[in-house]
Amino acid sequence: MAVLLRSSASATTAGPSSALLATFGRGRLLPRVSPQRRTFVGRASAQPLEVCAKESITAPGRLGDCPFTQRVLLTIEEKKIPYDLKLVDLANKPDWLFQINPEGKVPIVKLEDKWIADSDVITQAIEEKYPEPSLATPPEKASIGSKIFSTFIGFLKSKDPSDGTEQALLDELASFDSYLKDNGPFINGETISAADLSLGPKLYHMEISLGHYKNWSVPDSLAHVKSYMKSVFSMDSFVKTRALTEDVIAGWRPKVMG
Ligand SMILES: N[C@@H](CCC(=O)N[C@@H](CS)C(=O)NCC(=O)O)C(=O)O
Repeated sequence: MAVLLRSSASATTAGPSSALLATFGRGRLLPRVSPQRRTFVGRASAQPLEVCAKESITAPGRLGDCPFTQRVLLTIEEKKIPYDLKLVDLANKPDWLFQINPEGKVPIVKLEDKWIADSDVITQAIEEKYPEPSLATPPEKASIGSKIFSTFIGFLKSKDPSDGTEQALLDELASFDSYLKDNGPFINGETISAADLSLGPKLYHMEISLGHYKNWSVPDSLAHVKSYMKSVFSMDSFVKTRALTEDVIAGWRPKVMG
């Protein structure tokens, strides 16, 4: 069968519990929008956005562990834009994926009849098309915390405890902690903005994977970072779009083993 449509399994854990999820198999040229689709809250007149996302590898039919996709979904959720989720098995990419994004990557979103790839481009385009509520981060704050993800990956991949990768991550987190102390609780102050929606999923992956593979956690001395993570991770939109812990662990395994 070319197209499988599934309701999500559970409302209690990660994933878009109220969405009708679609998994597209090989052989179909373009994803078809389900006539039975259910949409998310708000903007009654708007056509739901189509969002291609990674499918779970541990629980097929559920949202997978892509922090870039979660960033896009958080943006859409915070703006209360209706959307349909189309899950893609990245281990067995369908042909249509390469037609709408030659790189074969997700997230991809259809905006004004055009498929757009890359979370930077997508979130910017959504901000322009749906300016309210504004999630714009002032340019001078947009790169706050942006080195945390690469330093986390460096430490995760490291096999030598004395190679400085842990310290590099701690330095980035300490710098973010001191920024939050003076400017927080979020990157743009009192309100959540695009930079938080980009960083939050990456910190979530950091917490789960370093906890699992290195028995490591953010030190208590970095209290502002800890409280930032707690606040972001407990947002309704975050809980609704976060990956399963098992998927995050499985997703990073090749990097750890490689
Ligand atoms: N720069 C891209 C990165 C997207 C990306 O790397 N997506 C991963 C899943 S998290 C993917 O589709 N990987 C499939 C592949 O590399 O073949 C963005 O921000 O959207």
